Amino acid sequence: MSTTSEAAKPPVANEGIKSASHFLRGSIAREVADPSTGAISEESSQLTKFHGLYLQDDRDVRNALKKAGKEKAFSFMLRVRLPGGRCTPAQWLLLDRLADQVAAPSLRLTTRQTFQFHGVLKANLKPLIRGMHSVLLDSIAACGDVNRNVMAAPNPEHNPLLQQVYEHARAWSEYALPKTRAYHEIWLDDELVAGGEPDHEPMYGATYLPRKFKTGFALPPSNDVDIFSQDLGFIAIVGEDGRLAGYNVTVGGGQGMSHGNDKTYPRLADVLGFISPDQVNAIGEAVLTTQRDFGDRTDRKHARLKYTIADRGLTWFRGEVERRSGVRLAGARRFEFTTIQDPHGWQPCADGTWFYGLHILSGRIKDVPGWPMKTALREIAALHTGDFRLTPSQNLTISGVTATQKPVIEAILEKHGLAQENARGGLRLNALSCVALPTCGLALGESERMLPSLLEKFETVLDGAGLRADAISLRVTGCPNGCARPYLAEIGFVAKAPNKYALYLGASYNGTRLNRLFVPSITPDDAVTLLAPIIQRYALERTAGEGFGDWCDRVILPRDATLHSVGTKALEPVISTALVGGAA
Ligand code: SRM
Ligand code: SF4
Repeated sequence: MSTTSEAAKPPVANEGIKSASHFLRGSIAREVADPSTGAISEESSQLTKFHGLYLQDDRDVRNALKKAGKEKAFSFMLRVRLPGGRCTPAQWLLLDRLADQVAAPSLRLTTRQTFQFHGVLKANLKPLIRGMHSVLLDSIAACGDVNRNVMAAPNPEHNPLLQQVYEHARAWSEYALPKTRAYHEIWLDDELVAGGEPDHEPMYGATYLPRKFKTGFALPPSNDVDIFSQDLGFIAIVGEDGRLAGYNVTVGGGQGMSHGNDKTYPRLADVLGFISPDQVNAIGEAVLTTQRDFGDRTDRKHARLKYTIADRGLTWFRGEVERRSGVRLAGARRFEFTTIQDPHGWQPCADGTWFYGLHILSGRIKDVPGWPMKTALREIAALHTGDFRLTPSQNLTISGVTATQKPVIEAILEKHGLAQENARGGLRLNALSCVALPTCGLALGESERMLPSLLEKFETVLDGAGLRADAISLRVTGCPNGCARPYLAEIGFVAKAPNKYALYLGASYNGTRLNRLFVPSITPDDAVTLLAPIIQRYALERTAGEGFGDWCDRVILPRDATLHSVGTKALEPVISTALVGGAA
């Protein structure tokens, strides 16, 4: 269904590609088998997303290849489906081996708790997917206009309800999976659907959703899954008896926007109401199908659930969800989020086991001289009997460690120098970056590759202000799409062009308030120069327990304007105002 103005506009090309694809088959199989090119067609590359695959090219060599008249250096990115970010040691070992054999020899932990392989040549796609299948992993619906990898609070800590919340997340992930057999046919050579009868998608229909759709499950007081950035969220509510009473449902969060297009914006999700635990799938389906039927299929920049809700209103949306699900939403229950940070180092669990929270900068797992992260984790996986949990902050939790294994794992971390990683300061522990260059086709500037130097510069400033240990969130992305959720960071850098970033300040540390644009375009060096006196003032003037984002929001940020100055000279007045006090 659509509004009158939408009805006048034709559906975007993706809609035609989906409907003509015979439930996500298209000509993928034929094109993947074609050895004359490393690429596939534009139509197929839209469809392979639903199979967890993106066609990319190495942007570092793009221009040189073009000058030489050669084909781009094509390869694929594959994203694993891993609800709640949990994997077994056997799965870890296999993924580690596949990265060496058929992909770039690194694994990338993502901001939605899963693995990405990069640099997979077309001929290696089937071996990779079959290898994953042998340990019961797949990449179905990891990308595309469907319910993506479902996030769930990963860290065992002391909360006995975590397992239940995980199981609800997993069940919803399974429930909302596309039902087409296309993935099995194309990649695992399953029999074609018998007699060629039509495949079907009971929940999605032939054109799936208007756009990607994301779900997260949070367990307060931790907001580690950034629940207000999700299209659909479930916030666990604990009853007076200590049991899981149910969930507050949130809807309409999202981060993506485009520079200079006011019609696109990051949005915090709304709290819709409270449900009991057995109503999760019914409510999820009702939210998803409402978006299926009312989301804007005429403009992909306006197609996310956040715009459907912003345009039609929350009251209308609640009515639609209640009608479809037959569930009457109760008033939202009280909850409080205090942190987004993963616990680091050794932590005891209620069942007598331990877990180790390991910070992994940008989630990149590879061996570099003096820093053999991949080897160390392989050694741990070879003897670990618990599981691994990927966190929404691109970190890793080694979970379910027995008292006997604890010193062995500790020795491996020590031997490879990884144990010190957790002690390098609160900004680093709370830093995220998206992949960006050289693989991301949408990157306008660097992100993962510039984060280490940016952190070092800020750490010098923080040392001077005595704030090295303080938890301050900093997130960088290579474009405004927001893959590292930069608009929920106390300090957000969003690339606009090579070495030019929009600088955002003032989100709350616990992920409940968006930041605001502070400087529209600035180099990282100038940003550090600009923020140094502001950070020093913060150290002196903050009230007890006040976070950097809260302080910036209260003291520094202009109420109704952004700074349009670029370059150190132009920033001098801002810096001196910040030094002496008063709003900049
Ligand atoms: Fe993302 C597109 C990487 C989480 C918003 N994202 C992409 C693509 C696939 C580029 C493309 O379309 O060609 C990037 C691949 C880069 C590469 O080379 O690997 C990409 N997104 C990532 C990851 C790997 C970032 C990371 O460093 O961890 C994350 C993978 C998550 C996963 O495992 O599923 C990732 N992306 C996110 C998030 C964060 C989240 O979901 O919690 C967001 C913001 C939340 C949201 O969706 O609003 C996000 N990605 C986008 C968007 C903008 C969507 C929008 O509504 O405007 C795009 C572009 C698009 O869809 O057109 C995008
Ligand atoms: Fe690519 Fe932009 Fe996402 Fe970074 S934020 S991975 S540059 S799409």
